[in-house]
Amino acid sequence: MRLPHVTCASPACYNIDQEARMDQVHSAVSRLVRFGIGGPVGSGKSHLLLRLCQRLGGEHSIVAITNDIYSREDERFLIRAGALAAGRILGVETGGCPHAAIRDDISVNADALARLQDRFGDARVAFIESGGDNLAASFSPDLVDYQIYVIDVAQGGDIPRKGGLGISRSDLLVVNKVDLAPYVGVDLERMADDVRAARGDLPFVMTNLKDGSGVDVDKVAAWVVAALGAPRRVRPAWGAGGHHHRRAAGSR
Ligand SMILES: Nc1nc2c(ncn2[C@@H]2O[C@H](COP(=O)(O)OP(=O)(O)O)[C@@H](O)[C@H]2O)c(=O)[nH]1
Ligand SMILES: [Mg+2]
Repeated sequence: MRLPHVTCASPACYNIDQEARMDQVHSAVSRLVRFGIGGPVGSGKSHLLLRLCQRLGGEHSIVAITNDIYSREDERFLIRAGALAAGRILGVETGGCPHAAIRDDISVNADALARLQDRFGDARVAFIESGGDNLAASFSPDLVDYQIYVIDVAQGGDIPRKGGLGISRSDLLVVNKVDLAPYVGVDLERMADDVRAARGDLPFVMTNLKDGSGVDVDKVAAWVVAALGAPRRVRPAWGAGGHHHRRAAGSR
């Protein structure tokens, strides 16, 4: 199914049109629990997706979307690695700032989700890998139910102190490439303390996703399974308008 595009006659109608589009998105993909995977370029997002599919693909019907700016390289990587059957992975080329396609105008991702849901009626889990960012990206709550953010040790031990929504507010933070800590002079204990200071009680896991066989990766998979079993969240309202409240209470 292709979502009809809603055109905007004037700036004043933006919210109404956006509302209509979001309602289409919600009804098209309401059976999927959607996990956004964000983080800087090269931190290990695609490897996280691969490891989650390897661990959970046998028991759960999964579909995945990758966002690349100029290519569909991540889609190719995941298909080559056998993460999921080829039809279950859809690469989208955002052609611009990767933040926009997951946060501001999510239609290209919503469209891909709707197509995957159409192809695989039994699909229950969707992973959406963002294009790489610079610590500033976050997913629209209309696109995903949960946000996982991936940073890596080789970017510097101070990265948790640099903040940003992904580090401080994501539902799960993955600190990847712990195997590289000795080579880049990073003290993992100190880094973990900084993560705790930035996130309070929100969970994080330190991983080696390249190896991918460790209990750390099991922990991430267990967190995803727990999220699947949790009651659906009430979607946060976009504004104070009455229609927002109606939808939050009734449609999901
Ligand atoms: N040493 C090491 N390399 C990793 C790890 N995870 C990913 N990589 C490598 O880091 C590079 C980027 O990984 P990728 O998953 O493509 O990152 P993405 O750009 O965030 O999707 C690849 O060359 C991976 O092999 C890890 O835990 N340890
Ligand atoms: Mg990637």
